[in-house]
Amino acid sequence: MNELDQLVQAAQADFEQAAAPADLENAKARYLGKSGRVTELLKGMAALSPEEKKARGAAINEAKQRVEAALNARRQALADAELQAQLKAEALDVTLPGRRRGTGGLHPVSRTMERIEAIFGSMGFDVADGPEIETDWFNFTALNTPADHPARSMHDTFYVEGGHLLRTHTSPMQVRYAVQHVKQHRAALEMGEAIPEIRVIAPGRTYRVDSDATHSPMFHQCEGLWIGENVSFKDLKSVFADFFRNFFESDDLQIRFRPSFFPFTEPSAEVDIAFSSGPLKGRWLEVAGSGQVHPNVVRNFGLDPERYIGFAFGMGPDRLTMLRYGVNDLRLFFDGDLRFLSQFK
Ligand code: 2NL
Repeated sequence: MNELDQLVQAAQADFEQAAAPADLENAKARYLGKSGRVTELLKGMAALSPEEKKARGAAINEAKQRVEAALNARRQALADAELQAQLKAEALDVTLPGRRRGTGGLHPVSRTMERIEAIFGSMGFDVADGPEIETDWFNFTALNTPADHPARSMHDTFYVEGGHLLRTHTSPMQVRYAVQHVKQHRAALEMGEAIPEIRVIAPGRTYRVDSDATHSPMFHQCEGLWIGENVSFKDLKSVFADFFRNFFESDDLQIRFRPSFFPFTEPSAEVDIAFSSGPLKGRWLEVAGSGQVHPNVVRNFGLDPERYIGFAFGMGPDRLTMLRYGVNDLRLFFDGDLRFLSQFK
């Protein structure tokens, strides 16, 4: 093997040894740099005759080209290896499931409220919404609740400054609705004409000083009111049958009325239902209070109780939610524990 072939081989071996681009550039300098071995050979031709220069020059240039080819091949190989290493390090498993943002959901009691509004809405009931801070008149007096009634004692009612209170039921909203309705039809009333029926529900938050496994100081209520010239208890019963059969998705649940007392209705009745299947089958469950609106209350609406008559009722959406989903502690609804709440999404 001649001197030039050995040089080329040495360069190839050196380049092969270089593990990183910087090593390779150092190795290149040793052959092709200003005082590299190939450059020195070219400088060494100065003393040769023209014929010798021609032959020797061609041989050295050929060797130089092979060194450069080896250098470029190694450069390419190192660049490829670096790219492969980077691809491996940054590899993505595109088959993994995506990381999704947690989705929210409606609170179970809100679901019940929406159900109640939809079902009564389908029976032609308007939905009324209003203040949670009320006056004594709307919360008690207008509802025929005398000043010495036990519901007025400090133990039941949250009083706030200025003689106001937190509504203990949503009836005051119905009084507001009825008074407004009567005002709207004052002209017809003064002419002795019949006014359109009042048919409304009032769902919302209510407050009482009470707290244990079955009572929360804030709870929900939904009251209903239907007043007209010829609205009777049989209408009340069919409204309840329609509502509860829809709400619990059970066509054959039974409904019964038990005599009771409320200051704002006379006569008054508790409403019980019994399921014909499921874990609660055959047990009578109290689900609402109801009655024919007391003549004093009809008068407070601005209507003549000799002409206008109807019924009202009140129910507890919290308890209806417990029955519908089989929840046994009311406090779970208001603790805000996502392990409980996320089950209703
Ligand atoms: C219950 C009892 C009831 C009413 C609420 C009412 C409203 C007006 C006039 C007359 Cl504006 N009455 N509401 C009537 C009877 C019973 O609720 O046990 N609620 C959970």
